[in-house]
Amino acid sequence: MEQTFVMVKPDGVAKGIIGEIVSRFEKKGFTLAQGKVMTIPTELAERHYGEHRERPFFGELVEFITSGPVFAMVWEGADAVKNARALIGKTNPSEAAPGTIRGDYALDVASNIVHGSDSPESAQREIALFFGA
Ligand code: RTP
Ligand code: MG
Repeated sequence: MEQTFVMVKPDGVAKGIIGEIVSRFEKKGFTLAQGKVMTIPTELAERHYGEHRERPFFGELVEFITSGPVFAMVWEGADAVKNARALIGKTNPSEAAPGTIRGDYALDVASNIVHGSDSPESAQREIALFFGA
């Protein structure tokens, strides 16, 4: 069974929709393997989003993701990475279809409610970063 890393970002936690997001993954048929509330240290945020280090929005992205508590999770299921991103929707909520999490709960690309790993390799890297020993 594949695993993926999913995180309710600080805007999703502040909005009070952790339960709604968890519920969507449960109803889809995923199994929750791990979950915890945490505030991400800057160094971890910079490693997590390391692929975006040279992008103009990197500073803003790190500031945002460390701005308050997140809910980090590991979900298991068939094609978990791909199926989780389908539930989450496109990066820019303006382009995300209604019925997806970003399509239903976000308007702004900088605060788009939830993160999901973009490949099985990223998932293993991110699970190790957030839940490794
Ligand atoms: P995430 O990693 O957070 O799950 O999002 P994603 O895969 O859908 O998108 P990614 O390309 O990895 O971008 C990471 C986060 O950076 C912010 N972003 N801002 N201002 C911009 O043009 C821009 N582009 C991306 C978003 O918050 C995105 O989730
Ligand atoms: Mg990404």
